[in-house]
Amino acid sequence: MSTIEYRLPQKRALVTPLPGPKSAALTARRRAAVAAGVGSSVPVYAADADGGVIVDVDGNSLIDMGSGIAVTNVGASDPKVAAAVAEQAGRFTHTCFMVTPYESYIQVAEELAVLTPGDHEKRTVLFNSGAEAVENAIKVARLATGRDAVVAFDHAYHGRTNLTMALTAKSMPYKTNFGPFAPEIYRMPMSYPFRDQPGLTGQQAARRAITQIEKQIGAESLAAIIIEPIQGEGGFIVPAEGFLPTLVEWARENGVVFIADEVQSGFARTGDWFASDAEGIVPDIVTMAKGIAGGMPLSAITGRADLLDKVHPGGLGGTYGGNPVACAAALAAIEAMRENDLPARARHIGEVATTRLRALADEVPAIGEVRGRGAMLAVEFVKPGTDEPDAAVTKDIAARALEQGVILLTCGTYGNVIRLLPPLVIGDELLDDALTVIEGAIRAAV
Ligand code: PLZ
Repeated sequence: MSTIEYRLPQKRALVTPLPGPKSAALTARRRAAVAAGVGSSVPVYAADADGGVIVDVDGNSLIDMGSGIAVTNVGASDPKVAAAVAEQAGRFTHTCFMVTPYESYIQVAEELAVLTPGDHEKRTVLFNSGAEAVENAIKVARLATGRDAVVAFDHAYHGRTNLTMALTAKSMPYKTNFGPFAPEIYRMPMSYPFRDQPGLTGQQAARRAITQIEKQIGAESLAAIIIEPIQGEGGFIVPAEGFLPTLVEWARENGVVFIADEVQSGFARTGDWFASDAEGIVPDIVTMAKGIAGGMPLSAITGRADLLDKVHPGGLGGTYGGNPVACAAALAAIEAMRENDLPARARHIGEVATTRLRALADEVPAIGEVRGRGAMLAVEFVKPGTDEPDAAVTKDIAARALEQGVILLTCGTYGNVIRLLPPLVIGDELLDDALTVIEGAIRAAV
């Protein structure tokens, strides 16, 4: 593993209370110009970011435990990514791959064929956002199978466009009053070991979903099953072992396209290139975004050549899909992930953090569960002695962490989960400091 060099001091340092005066002034300006419907987790405005820190406009240096929601796995200003972006922008920012194509799009597709699970022949299409990738994976599955129905799961998150809202489980804030929603989407029970009946195996949880699919839809009407191999927004839910392989096997036997939504879990985050790798499942189509391009907007679907190539020429695309600046960033980010062996870094972060959080869980009855894989980790909070979700305490923990200079995100259907998603290039000292702050915030809040 090569050593990572940082541009900014990797230290937590507060020079004002948070938010500082400049951030507060921006919040006031923002209210008059930006629609209220766009939220921000923290009221602190970024000026600079590198490695594990974000420096705000008031000069405070905060520890980033969110990576802009699992995006800046290689850091927010990786020198290779920055140079590749500048170099490409200096030559051309856009021609449109559908008008005058360019090599870097093909190179990204070649890389994704190697990195995604399975050694079958694959094809790739590039887009801009995770939601757009999901939309297109469903388009391909419907065309290729000639079927309409799509299965998604409890606690799923797949995006904010009309089709992906329909796939997303949680109403508030994602769906409330934004309907009507796309038809032919069916929701099935997820494997959620912490909340399932004790002892329910992954295979049993999968059979529970499959029985409902067979009774309520019928395999012959089902185009696709879409699932996050580790659920993100829904609460960092890791399904019981055997759940995913059983679903994949059933899908294969029944001509149903199995789509792994790896938008949040992909690109070294979980200690493998993709979360699907841990149980060796080979999805028919993988959706990707976030970590793919070091912070530049790019997304992709990569899948079985026979499925993707069924679509008529011109059936898939978009003006900006596979933008050349974003492709240059992706190639540099993938190189940085390989060079710094970020899958190994993610496993290391996971070991350090879970050891400390599990020890804390032994002492703190409000911690229902510590879970996750690699650097996709979560702590679920409950009212002590019950499994009743405690969203208030969770919110309080994030607020207390921020007060101390640690950006900590929450998630979960019940809003009772804190999630740890640091940039994978975060140094050990900074990680230890962040964990100390988080432990303190948990002890103080419960
Ligand atoms: N699929 C698994 O996690 C995006 C959304 C945050 P886009 N998750 C963060 C928010 O409140 O909007 C996500 C995801 C999974 C799809 C998406 C959608 O990706 O790039 O946000 O469209």
